[in-house]
Formats: sequence, C-alpha cells, structure tokens
Amino acid sequence: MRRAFALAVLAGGLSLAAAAQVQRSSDYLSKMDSDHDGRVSLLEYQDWLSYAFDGMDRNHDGVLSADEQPAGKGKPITRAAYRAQLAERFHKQDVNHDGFLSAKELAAPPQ
Ligand SMILES: [Ca+2]
Ligand SMILES: [Ca+2]
Repeated sequence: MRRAFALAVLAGGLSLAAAAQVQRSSDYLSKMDSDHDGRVSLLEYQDWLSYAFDGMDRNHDGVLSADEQPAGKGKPITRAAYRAQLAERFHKQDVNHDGFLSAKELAAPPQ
C-alpha cells in the first residue's frame, strides 16, 4: 500500500490529491499518526513518506535516480531534498498553522 501511495505521490508531482482519491484521508491520518494523538506532525508526515522513498531507492544510495522514479525519467531527487519538499508541502497544507495536520487538512491538499 505504501508503495502504491508513493507512486501516486511521485507521479502526481508530490500531490496527495491523486492518492486521496484512492483512499480516505482519515485512513491516511491513522497510518501516518504513529504516536496516535489524532494529528500528523511534520516528522510523522516526513517519516511516512520517506519510507516510501526508501522503498523506491533500490540501490539505497539516498538518491532517487531517473530509473528509480515511476516515470523512469526526471531529475534525481536526494532524500534531503525530498524531505524538504515534504516540509514545504506540509506547511502549505497546515491551514491553521498549528504545526500539525488534522484529518480535514490532510483531505484538502494545497493546489
Ligand atoms: Ca501524531
Ligand atoms: Ca538510488
């Protein structure tokens, strides 16, 4: 499931929108919410999506090269750059700026 989600995320240019059509946001929340406090912190968000990154990084060099990306092309993405992109996305999606994503915020990815 995580791999399918990651493929959707990368294929959609890190868009959660495509993935959200596959599964309900409340399910995402419960999967990402590793400390079970009912909200997703930046670390939980990054860790969950980085797990997917690691699944695709077949030679484990910390870089998704073109051939490791779903489309088989694109600029290489480092793990650090990927996490930075996720952080940027997280902050955009955190509409009320409380530093956490609620189920409602998760359900409404930034355009
Ligand atoms: Ca949490
Ligand atoms: Ca790699």
